[in-house]
Amino acid sequence: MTKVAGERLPGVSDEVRRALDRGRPVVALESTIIAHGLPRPGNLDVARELEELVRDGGAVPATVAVLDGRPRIGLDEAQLARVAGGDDIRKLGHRDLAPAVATGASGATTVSATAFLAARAGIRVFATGGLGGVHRGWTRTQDESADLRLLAGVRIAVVCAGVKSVLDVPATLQRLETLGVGVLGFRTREFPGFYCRGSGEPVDWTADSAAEVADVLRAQDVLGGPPSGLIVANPVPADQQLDPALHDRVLADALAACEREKVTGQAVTPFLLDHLVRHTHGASLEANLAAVRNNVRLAARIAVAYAS
Ligand code: PSU
Ligand code: MN
Repeated sequence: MTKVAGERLPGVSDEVRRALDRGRPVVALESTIIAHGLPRPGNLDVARELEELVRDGGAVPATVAVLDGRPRIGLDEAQLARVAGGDDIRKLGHRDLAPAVATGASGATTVSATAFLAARAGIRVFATGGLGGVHRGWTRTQDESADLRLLAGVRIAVVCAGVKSVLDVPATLQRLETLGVGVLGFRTREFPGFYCRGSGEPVDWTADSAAEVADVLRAQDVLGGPPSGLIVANPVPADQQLDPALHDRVLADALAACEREKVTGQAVTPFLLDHLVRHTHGASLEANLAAVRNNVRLAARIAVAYAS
C-alpha cells in the first residue's frame, strides 16, 4: 500500500474550485452510470453531453471519480475518457473509497461515493439517473444499496428519476423515510418510475419550480443539525418514457435471468440494466438517457437558483 497524502484529498479541479470559492452554481455528476450503467463506446459521448447540459444551464459540471487512488471532483477530457473506456475502472461505493485511495486503484463512483465526495467539497446539488435502493428479495439477500444510508448523513440534493423498477420501490421509499432522507416530487405527487413516469407510489411533498427546490435547500441550511440528503424526484418526460407494458414484460424476464445466473452483490444492478437494454432493443436505454438528461438540466436550474 502506498502512503496516503491526506492533504491532497480530494482533488478538486481548478474550474470547480474557482466556482465554489465564488459561490457560483456547481452540479456534481456520478461516473458509475458512465462506466458501468451505459454501453460503450457511446457512453463517453453521454458523459460529455451531460457536462455540456450543465454548462448550458449556467452551472459548472463536476464529474466525480477516483483515478490512481486520487478522488477527482471535476474531470478533464482525458480523465473522462479514461472513466468511460478504461479496463481498470472499478465500481466504487462509499465504503470502497478508502481501499481505492490506499492502493492507488481507479474507479467510477456510485451515488453513495459521489454524494460523499461532492458534499465534502461543498457541492450542494448532484444529478444522476436513478438512485440505488432496496432490491426485490431483500428478505433473503439483504441487498440494499449503500446509497440510502449514505444519503441519510450528507447534505446534498440528488436529482433523479426515482429508482429503477428492478428494485422494490415501496420498500425503498420506506427505508428513505426511516433514514430521514427527504423526498420531493418535482411537479408530481407520484414517485417517478424511472423508465416510466409513475411508480404508483405517492410522495408527501411536491415542488413546482427549481426556485422552490432551492428554498428547501436553504431551509435545510437554516435548520442545521445533523446533515441529511434530499431526493428531488423528477419524472422522465411523458413522450420519452418506456412503454409501460413492454417494461413490465421485460422486467419479469430480467429478474428471472438474474436469479437463474446467480448474479449477486455489485453485479446485480449492471446485469439487470444490460438485460433490459438488450430485450427492449434499446428502448430502455433511450428512456434512461432521456431521464438522465432531464435530471441534469433540472439540477443546473436548482444550482443556479440556490446560488442566486
Ligand atoms: N441507477 C441507474 N444507473 C446506474 C446506477 C443506478 O439508473 O448506473 C448506479 C448508481 O451509481 C447507483 C448504483 O449509485 O448503481 C447502485 O448500485 P448498488 O445497488 O450496487 O449500490
Ligand atoms: Mn447492491
